[in-house]
Amino acid sequence: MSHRKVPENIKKRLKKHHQEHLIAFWEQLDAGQQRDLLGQIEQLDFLKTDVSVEDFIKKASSAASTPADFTAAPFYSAAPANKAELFKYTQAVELGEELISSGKVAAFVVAGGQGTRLGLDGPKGNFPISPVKNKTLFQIFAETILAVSKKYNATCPWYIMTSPLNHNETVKIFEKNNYYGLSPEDIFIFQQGTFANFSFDGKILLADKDKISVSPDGHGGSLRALHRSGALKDMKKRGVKFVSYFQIDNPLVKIFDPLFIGLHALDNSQISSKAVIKAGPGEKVGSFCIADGKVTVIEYSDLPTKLACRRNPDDSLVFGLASIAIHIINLDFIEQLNASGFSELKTSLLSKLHLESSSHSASVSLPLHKAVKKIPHLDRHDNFIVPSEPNGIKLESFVFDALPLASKSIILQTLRGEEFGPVKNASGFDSAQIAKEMMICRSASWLESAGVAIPRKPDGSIDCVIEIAPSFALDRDDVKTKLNQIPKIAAGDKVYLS
Ligand code: UD2
Repeated sequence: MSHRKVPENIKKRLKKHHQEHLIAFWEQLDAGQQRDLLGQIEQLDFLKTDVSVEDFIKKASSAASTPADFTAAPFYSAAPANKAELFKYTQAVELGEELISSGKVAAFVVAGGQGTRLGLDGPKGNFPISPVKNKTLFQIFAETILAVSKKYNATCPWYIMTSPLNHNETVKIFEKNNYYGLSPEDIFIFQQGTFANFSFDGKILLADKDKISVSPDGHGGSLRALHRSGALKDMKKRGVKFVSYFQIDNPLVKIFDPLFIGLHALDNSQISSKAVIKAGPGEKVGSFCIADGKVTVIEYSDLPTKLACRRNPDDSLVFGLASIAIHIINLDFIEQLNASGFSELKTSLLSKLHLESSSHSASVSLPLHKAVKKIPHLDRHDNFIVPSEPNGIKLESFVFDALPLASKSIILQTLRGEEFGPVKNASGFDSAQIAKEMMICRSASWLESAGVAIPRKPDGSIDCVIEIAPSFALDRDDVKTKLNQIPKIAAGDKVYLS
C-alpha cells in the first residue's frame, strides 16, 4: 500500500464541492491507482469552478432549455414547390455533386451507443439489418461510402465517433472486416468524452475505489471530440469543408446527398438539418421550431402535449417537423465553436461552468440535459450497488443545440420511406423488423419507378424480399441505368442486386 498523501489543492477542491467521498478509499489504493484517480478528479471541469455541483445537477434540466416562446420552422419541401424552387434545386444538385467530387464532403457517424436495447452485446453499428445478406449497419455505411467514392471518382473520408463503451471493439470490428473494402487511411475512428454520473443529492458516483463513474457525454460531445481527436485537423488537411453528420441507427440514411449539400452551400448555412413530417403527435423525435429568430430543436420530452397535438387548419401538426438527426455542418463552424468556447452561452450557469473551467486551448459547451437512470456504483461502505430502480443522473449534450448558435440554418424535408428507418427497439415501433421492411419497400419503390414489376399480395403488400447493395444503386435514378441487370422477380423470391 502506498501512503502518498492526497495533494492539498485537490483535497480543498473536493471539500469545497462536497465531493470528499471520491477519495474515501485512497489509503487502500496502490500508487498507480492513486495517480489514476487523481487524473480523473483533475478532469472534472466543474470542480475547478465556484458553482456548486448541487446547482449544476438541479439546473441541468432539459426543461430549463425549452424556450418560452416558439413558432413552427420554415423548410424546403422534399420536392420543389414551384418553378423558382425547381431552378434552385437543380442548381443545388449540381453544386452538391461538384462538392462531393472535389473531396469537400466527409461522412461523420456518431456511434457511441451500444446495441443493448436490441439485445446486441457490443457496438450498435455491428447490428445485422439488411434483409437478404444480413449486412451490419457498419457494412451498409461502408459500402455506401465506397460506392459514392466510385460514382464521383473522389475520396470520401469517414469519421466515426465511438465512446469508451465500445471504442476498442469498434476498431477490432473494422480490422476484422478489412475496413469493408475501404482504405484504412480514409477511416478515422475516435472517442467522445464523458461526464461524471451523480446521485440524486449531487454526489459524484464511484464505479470502483479508484474509478469515477462516467457516461458518454452525448452526441453533442462530438463537436468537441472532433476537435480534440485531431479529426478536424485531418479534415482540413484533406480540404474537407462540409461534414455530413448521421446516426448509427439509420440504415436508410443518404450519407452524400447532393441536393442537401448543395442547398446548404447555396444558402450559406452553417449547420443544416433534414426533417420528416411526424407520424403523429406522440412520435419520439425532436421538433424543429423557431425561437428567438433561430432554428431550434425541442426534444419530444420537452414539448408540452398540448403543443405537440396542436393542428393547423389543414389538420397537419403545427410542430410536425421532426428532426431525424441528419445534418450538414461546416467545418469552419465546428472550429469556430471550439475556438470561442461558445461565448454566446456565457449567461447560462451551466456554460459558465464549462467556459471557466476550460483548461484546454479550446472548449465546446452546449446546454446539458439530464437523464434519470439506474447507475451501478460503489457506495461509501464499499458495497457494490446494482440498483433495480433509477438512482442517479447522467448528463448529456445534444448536437442539435448547436443549431441556434449558427448565423444561418436551413431545413430540408425528406420522405420517411426514403431516408428514415431507425433501429432502436427490439420490437414494435422503430424496431429492426420495421427497418428491414422499410428497406424492402424502398428497394421495391425504386425498382417499380424504373418499370420493374414487383410481386404483390392481394392486399398490396410486397410478396418478395429485395436488397439493393449500394454498389448497385445509391438512389432511384441509379436503378434506371441498370435495368438490363435486373432479373424477373417472382412471388416469394429473395433478390439481391449488387
Ligand atoms: C434521437 C434524437 C431525436 C431524433 C431521433 C432520430 C436525441 C436526444 N434525440 O433520439 O430527436 O432525432 O434520434 O432517430 O438525440 N450517441 C453517441 N454518443 C452518446 C449518445 C448518443 O454517439 O453519448 C449516438 C448513438 O450512437 C446514436 C445517436 O447518437 O447514433 C442517437 O442517440 P439516442 O439513441 O440516444 O437518441 P434517441 O434515439 O433517443
